[in-house]
Amino acid sequence: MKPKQATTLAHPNIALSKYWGKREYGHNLPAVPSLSVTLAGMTTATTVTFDPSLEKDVLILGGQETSGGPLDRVTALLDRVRKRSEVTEKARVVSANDFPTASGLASSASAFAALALAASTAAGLHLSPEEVSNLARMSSVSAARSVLGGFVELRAGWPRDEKLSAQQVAAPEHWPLRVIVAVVSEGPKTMSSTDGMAHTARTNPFFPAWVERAPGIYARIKQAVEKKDLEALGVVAEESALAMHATSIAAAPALIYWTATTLDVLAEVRRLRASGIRAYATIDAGPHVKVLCSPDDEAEVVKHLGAVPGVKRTIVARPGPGARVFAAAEERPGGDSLSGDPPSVSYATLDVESIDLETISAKQ
Ligand code: 2P0
Repeated sequence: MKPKQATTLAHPNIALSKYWGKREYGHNLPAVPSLSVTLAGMTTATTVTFDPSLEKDVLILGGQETSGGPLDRVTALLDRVRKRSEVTEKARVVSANDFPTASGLASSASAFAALALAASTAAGLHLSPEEVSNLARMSSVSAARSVLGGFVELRAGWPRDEKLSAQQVAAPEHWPLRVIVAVVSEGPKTMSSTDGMAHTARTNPFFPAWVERAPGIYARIKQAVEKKDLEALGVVAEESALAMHATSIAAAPALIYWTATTLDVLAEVRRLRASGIRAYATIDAGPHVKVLCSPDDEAEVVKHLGAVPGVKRTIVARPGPGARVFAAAEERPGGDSLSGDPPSVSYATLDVESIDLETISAKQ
């Protein structure tokens, strides 16, 4: 019998219009709409194997066996998959990123997008991209968006929502925007997004103003993406990011994800604009700054960001594909790719211990 196994790839996404805050009625529903771009250039690879010899789920993250909170979140997703399928076995989950984990580079987005697709595929569930997105969203809201490629939106949740999935606004080819990540620190951040937004909503009396303002920001961002208007997009994306951070800065006690280098990079982005280069910043729940620019300005922006003291390195990313199956133990007609493209590799049973992210990336 073939093992119940699948390996998937997924990318992080950067929210142009930020999600920050959940509805109070549970089900991990966002309080505000968001719109993001899924990024090629940073990759998570995940293999799920349901194995009758296991007594509990096992998580190997970046080569290290991991327990506690991360394993509990993985088990919660696996339990949802087991409930929907005939699979009862515990699973071994092997996952690796080629970028810093839990540091504000949206690793939970690519992690749960890759996991939702790998677990459902390994269990023999033939889910639509919307269903995979909904499954990922229940574990991490931003992960719902990484299931889809290109420019992706997720509306706010409402009380009766049992399902909520992200939708593609435009394919990756729609706009070859560049996102240059200025990596400011390699360590994990001090407070997770989940805890940070809960703390902010609980303690910042201005938080309802953010929830009221965010839909207008989102609508302007969607229009700018549709028109491929970099200046309009950049101005409102900065507004979204800074409004989001203003909510956490005004929480009690204040939650400040930035470092001095974060502010230095913001200043450099303003200097670039003053010199005529269209560059705009966005920041997630961490210290790194992501800079939007056109392909023509990529080299100049990389040079200037890399020269800011405290910037460890830069990563160049561009719109990329959604989560997809790299290999599954089960041969299926028509291919497994959620994007509709045939997979570029033949299905093979991988030795889960030998997964090498660089090899997988090279085969894409
Ligand atoms: C976003 N972030 O829209 C925003 C901007 C961080 C800042 O979505 O609690 O890890 O798992 O749903 O998805 C990060 O939040 O939070 C996030 P949960 P998630 O990308």
